[in-house]
Amino acid sequence: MPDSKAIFVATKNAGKLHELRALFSGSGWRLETFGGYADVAEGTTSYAENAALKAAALREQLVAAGIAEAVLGDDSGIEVRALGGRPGVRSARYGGDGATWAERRALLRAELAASDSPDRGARFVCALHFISSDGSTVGVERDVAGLVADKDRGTAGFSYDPTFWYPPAAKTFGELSEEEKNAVSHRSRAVAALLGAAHFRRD
Ligand code: ITT
Repeated sequence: MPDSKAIFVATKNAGKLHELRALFSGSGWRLETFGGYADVAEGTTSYAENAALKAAALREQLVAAGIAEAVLGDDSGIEVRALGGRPGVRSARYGGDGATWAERRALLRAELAASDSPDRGARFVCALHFISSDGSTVGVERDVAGLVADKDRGTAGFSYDPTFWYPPAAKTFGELSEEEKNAVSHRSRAVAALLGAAHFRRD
């Protein structure tokens, strides 16, 4: 394989970064982080907009540091149908800043129970926004459907994974191995779409 080229990822989320690195392995790209990456204030409108905001902010910060490389932003979330799609773009902040992930997952189940809806349908969504070193952009968005589990099951993955029941595997994402999650997840589908985009270029 020719020398890999760098993509700097605009994230402070270690779980995301870990998954993205695995999903890009063998693609010819190597994923890097920038120590000085200053998080952006995210909007509440769309994943695509937030992913673009993150990528543009990192690109600006890299240029200021004299680095002209490609960048990638990931904005994602979990949407619960009976809650009108919440927490959605606010998933990372659901339950307040001080809440633990176990508390956020429990709160989500409690809210669903309080809604009295029999519908446990949910989906994970991932938007990716890529900016090449010459400034051209590619945006993709993909999802994966599932259900809110009755309780936390498994400890793999991160954040909402233990409470996201994936019917085809009859397990939560928290019970899947890394490879199993990466074969079906919203993020893996978005990465596949990005890598397959006709105008996604490596040079
Ligand atoms: P960065 O903005 O620094 O990338 P973040 O965690 O704030 O990190 P987002 O604003 O995109 O990222 O929030 C996404 C949230 O959605 C994330 O914190 C999780 O709570 C949830 N999420 C997204 N993908 C997930 C996955 O694969 N498994 C579990 N939870 C996920």
